[in-house]
Amino acid sequence: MAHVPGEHSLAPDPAPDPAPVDTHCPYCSLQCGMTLRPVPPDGETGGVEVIERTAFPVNRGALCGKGRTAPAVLSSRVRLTEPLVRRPDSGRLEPATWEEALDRIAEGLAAAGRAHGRDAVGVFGGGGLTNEKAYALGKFARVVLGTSQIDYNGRFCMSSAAAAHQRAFGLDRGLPFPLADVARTGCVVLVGSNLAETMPPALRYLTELKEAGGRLIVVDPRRTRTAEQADLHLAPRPGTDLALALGLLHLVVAEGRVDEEFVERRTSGWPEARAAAMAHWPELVERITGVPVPDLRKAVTMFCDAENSMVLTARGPEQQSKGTDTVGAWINLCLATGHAGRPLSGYGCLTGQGNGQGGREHGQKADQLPGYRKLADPAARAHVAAVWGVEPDALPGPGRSAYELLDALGRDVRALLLMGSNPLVSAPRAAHVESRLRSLDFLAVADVVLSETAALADVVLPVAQWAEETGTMTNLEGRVILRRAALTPPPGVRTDLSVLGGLAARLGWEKGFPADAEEVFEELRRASAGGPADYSGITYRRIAEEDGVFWPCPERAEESARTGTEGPHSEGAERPGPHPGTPRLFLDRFATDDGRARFAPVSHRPAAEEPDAAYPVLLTTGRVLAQYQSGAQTRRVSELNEAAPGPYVQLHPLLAERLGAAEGVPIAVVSRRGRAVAPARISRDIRPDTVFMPFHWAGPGRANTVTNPALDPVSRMPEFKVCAVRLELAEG
Ligand SMILES: Nc1nc2c(c(=O)[nH]1)N[C@H]1C(S)=C(S)[C@@H](COP(=O)(O)OP(=O)(O)OC[C@H]3O[C@@H](n4cnc5c(=O)[nH]c(N)nc54)[C@H](O)[C@@H]3O)O[C@H]1N2
Ligand SMILES: Nc1nc2c(c(=O)[nH]1)N[C@H]1C(S)=C(S)[C@@H](COP(=O)(O)OP(=O)(O)OC[C@H]3O[C@@H](n4cnc5c(=O)[nH]c(N)nc54)[C@H](O)[C@@H]3O)O[C@H]1N2
Ligand code: SF4
Ligand SMILES: [Mo]
Repeated sequence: MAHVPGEHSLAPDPAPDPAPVDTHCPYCSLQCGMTLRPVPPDGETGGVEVIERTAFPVNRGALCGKGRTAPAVLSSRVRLTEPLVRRPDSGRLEPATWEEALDRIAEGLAAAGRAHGRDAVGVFGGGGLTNEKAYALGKFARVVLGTSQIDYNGRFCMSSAAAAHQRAFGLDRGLPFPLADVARTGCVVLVGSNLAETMPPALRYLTELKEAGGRLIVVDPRRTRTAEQADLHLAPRPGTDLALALGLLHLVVAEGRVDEEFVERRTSGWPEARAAAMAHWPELVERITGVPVPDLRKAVTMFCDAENSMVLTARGPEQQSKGTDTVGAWINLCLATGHAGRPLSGYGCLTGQGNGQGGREHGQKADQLPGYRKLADPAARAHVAAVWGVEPDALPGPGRSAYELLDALGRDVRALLLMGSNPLVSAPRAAHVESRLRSLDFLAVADVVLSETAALADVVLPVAQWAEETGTMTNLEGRVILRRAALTPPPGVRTDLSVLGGLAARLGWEKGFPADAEEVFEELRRASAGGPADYSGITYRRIAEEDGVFWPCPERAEESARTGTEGPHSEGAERPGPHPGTPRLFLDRFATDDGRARFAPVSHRPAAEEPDAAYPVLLTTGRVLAQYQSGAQTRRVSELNEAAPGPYVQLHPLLAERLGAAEGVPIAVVSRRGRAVAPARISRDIRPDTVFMPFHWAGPGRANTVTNPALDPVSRMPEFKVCAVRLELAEG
């Protein structure tokens, strides 16, 4: 029965237990702690009210507007409450029973496999899914469908940082230290992160840093709310962070500020990286980036004068067709100056989605098995196959990356199961992706709302949300936290885990896909045991008692020697007993075979598409405070819509004048892929050669109609942050 707004007495008892429940926000990688108190449901509250949870250490009670208003999406006014099936006669999505909907999906997936082979069936997941769901989805693809064609939206998110982490440190965890360490270092370089809008409660750590006398450098082509906080703001041309980092390293060498002892003792590959950096003269770097040489020198002085320094990157430098090398160059800077592998110093990536970290560790990525194991590694296949009760040879090999998978739809891949993403809005070259999705023989989408992508599907499954189900998430620090159910889902709604169980049963796997999250987690622990992201020592109970547990966390303390990367608890490693978890990585050694961090011998190269006479302006894209991602959830919250009602084109007055554009007039942003139209927002806070569009909306203002799907050769990350466009007045 649907909840009727305003008629509380008609609603079923909203919660099994009316006591407040400690849990976490459904959105970003900060995974802010919050407490939910069940209240009578109405249109806006959706059955729970958010109260502060000051005891959770990451956000200490603070929430942004998205987290505060998240219960609104639980309301039956905006969410899906019954399965939908497309009827051949009407061509429309119409209500159906769960039995019919699951039968249709099982048959749709199986039919494509029968006709075109197992790799004709694809699966697309999301970094917002819990660890349990990501694990079950990967297992479902490899075991039940037997397909190699699975990837997820995390490929669009932080795959370049992940690849650079692996290359340099032998292990990939977003932050190798707790976020709170940021407040206690000496200098932070924030590269392409607008965290004042993308993780507002984290801003307090930067404020505390400055209050304690630390310095903040922000690298962003725009003067953002975050850049306003900086002691030094460098505003490079989009796509030139690699040159910038190399120029800084050149100056570090030229000014004699290399930490020779650290380089000698803890790293390898310095001569090659040094030689590459020396080719990037400050004057050349100024020409490429537009950052004046005196500012480069100031940055080096701030970074090297501080006893401890950190570089933190986010999507700005990462979402480039050279994102992996770019992050590598920033890591080089940390290594050369000895700002790595010791307390309060180092490189970190601010992951993005709620489970951006865990989502890539447990097997929904095309090349990975649970525990951050590699699908191509025979020992990894044998371990995981044994946990799954199948032969190692039965597991498929690595598949296509996210954009390549979307591009193959309707051609090599004929049926798709999609869970936790809205690529019609969020994928690059979105009009093309839309036509690929439309050309599928069969599309099934599990979502909480009727997203733009779900609206194209043959079958749509309404699934439970964060406050209605239990599961673990791994935040940007590598802290595994527990989301607890505070409500029972509405009657027509099922969980993603039960969806996978229902499909598996129809496809011949009665066992192995339980609906109970803790049962899935217990299996995930075993599958991850001995892998790089070892969760075997983590239990629901421990998470609840300890405010989260940092991986790697093997079952027993003595097993930690393999990672050799203990934090403040390293003395505990000597004692038998439970492993304490690993808040800080790399203090004694890096996770490479020889324990040394590896420099990357990288050189600058241009963006895949540089401006020319026909397309003379650079477009970059990103986020605004009040909307989340493709907007599927936040566009359904009235308070957030009032704050950020639609797309816009941010441009400098000089560019506006040349175009003859006044504030608010519609501007067409045109690239080789397509055209997006949105009102002008004229501002001196952006470079005159660059325009910015947020990507949260579908329709004519969809930024991704314009973006370039050029991929990084290592991470397969698309170049969301740079492409060449021309501007036109859309009217008159
Ligand atoms: N409000 C809000 N918060 C979110 C999200 C959201 O959608 N909305 N999404 C979450 C997710 S999944 C993610 S990944 C994170 C992303 O968090 P951020 O990385 O902070 O977000 P973006 O706005 O994509 O990009 C950050 C900045 O990069 C700058 N930039 C653009 N091009 C370049 C460049 O070439 N070099 C450099 N150095 N900077 C450049 C942009 O101007 C922008 O200010 O946010 C998370 N939090
Ligand atoms: N131009 C441009 N494009 C970008 C970016 C950019 O900076 N610029 N950033 C990229 C990045 S970093 C990211 S992360 C992607 C994100 O883009 P998307 O992958 O589209 O992410 P969301 O909008 O979060 O989509 C999640 C969908 O899953 C649904 N959902 C939420 N929770 C659950 C759940 O538990 N189960 C199920 N089944 N569904 C759920 C939501 O309602 C929503 O429809 O966008 C990328 N696209
Ligand atoms: S910062 Fe992120 S996790 Fe915290 S309340 Fe906002 S969206 Fe939620
Ligand atoms: Mo992301």
